[in-house]
Amino acid sequence: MIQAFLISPDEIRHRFAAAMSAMYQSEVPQYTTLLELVEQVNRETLEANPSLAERLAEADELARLDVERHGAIRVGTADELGMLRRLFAVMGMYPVGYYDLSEAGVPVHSTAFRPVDDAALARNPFRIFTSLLRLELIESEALRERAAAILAERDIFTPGVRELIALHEQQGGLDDDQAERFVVEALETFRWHHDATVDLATYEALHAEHRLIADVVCFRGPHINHLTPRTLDIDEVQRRMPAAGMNPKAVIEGPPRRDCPILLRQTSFKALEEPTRFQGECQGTHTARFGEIEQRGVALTAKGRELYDRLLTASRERTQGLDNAAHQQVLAEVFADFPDSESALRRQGLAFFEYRLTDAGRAADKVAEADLETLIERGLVSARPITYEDFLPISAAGIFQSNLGGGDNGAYAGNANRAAFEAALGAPVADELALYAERERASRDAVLQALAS
Ligand code: OOG
Ligand code: NI
Repeated sequence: MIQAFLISPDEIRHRFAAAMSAMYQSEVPQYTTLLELVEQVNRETLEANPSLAERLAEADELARLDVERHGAIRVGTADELGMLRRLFAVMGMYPVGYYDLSEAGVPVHSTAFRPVDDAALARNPFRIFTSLLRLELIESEALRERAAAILAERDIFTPGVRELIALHEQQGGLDDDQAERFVVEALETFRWHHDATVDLATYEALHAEHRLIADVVCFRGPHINHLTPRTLDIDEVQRRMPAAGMNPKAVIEGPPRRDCPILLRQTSFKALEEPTRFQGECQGTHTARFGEIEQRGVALTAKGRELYDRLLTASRERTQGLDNAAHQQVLAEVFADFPDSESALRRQGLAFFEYRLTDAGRAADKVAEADLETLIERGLVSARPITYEDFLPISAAGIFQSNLGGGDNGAYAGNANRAAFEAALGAPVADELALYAERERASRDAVLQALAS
């Protein structure tokens, strides 16, 4: 029985994302500065581009333009990851995608906990990119054991959140009051701690292996390490960051600026050096937290993704060491080979679209035609790009590296292990391409069926 007093997981996620944003703004004032800059650029972009404003208003996007799109954490053990899966399920966030970052010299693998269905994404798309440290990739056995022993000592969840998660599983949801308490308790897991759980020597030993290991192992919890609002003009925000007192990462990750945006473009201000107290009354610093922005485009099919990966690889030989302006210039040249109109993306099967009846389509008598492109030409059906809701491993690696230092560390490479990740998670991760394909297929079937009857 579905109990009437239970509130929607989407509502809990919405409240949680708002609470997380408030907490992060109070913890990292520079993040507030980033939000202000994004808001200003978004406003100017809309003013200069009334048709964009109209489209966003039609799609009901204007009101929630300012809500954060994602954040990220890094955890240390299988138990922590497994419990997080149950915590995120309370908010309708499920693991989608497997990302192997070992390839890029970062000893983690990751998934994104995110809403999956259309209505949930439309309500609030908030996701958490979640990485699991891979101690097995550390070469020194002594260091590996030391790190594991430290991690075994901590519990990153409050007793209250554990109870509420169990209650959610029993009842099939939470009521309003329980949801309020859940948000307060869950937030504790993501809070920053000024004091490390280890002495400076231990921190430095772990840090010397990889900064990320020190970040995961030496604190009481997996502090949220960034939040990410949506910008309507990422190039402009990147340009204006220095004047607003922020130190942007060297280049914007992902594809270049295009008429038909694809996948995901991201950049950030670089992680801040923050005062940290170590055991034994020793003062030092730790660098982990930053602010990021994103701009999303259409989700690509396997064929489109292959082309993207191929062009990105080709561009990388030419972009080494370039500043952002030159980097974007090279990308634009190389990506001239990626069709840049909606109809070409559709006809060549490079991107996913959602089909709908137009007013004429709704008014039409029985139509036997089953070819969508013909129906679009006849004005009976419209196609809307499906937004990419996931992440890009090479971009994620670029974000990790700009904040954690270090370049490629060949020692970790070639170590994808999805089975081990899913075993730690306690569930399989969903295949993102299958999700987009299913949405496209369902919309196509619905349109054809409506026209045929
Ligand atoms: C996660 C970096 C990846 C993104 O947007 O690709 C990421 C991290 O630094 O923990 O957030
Ligand atoms: Ni991110």
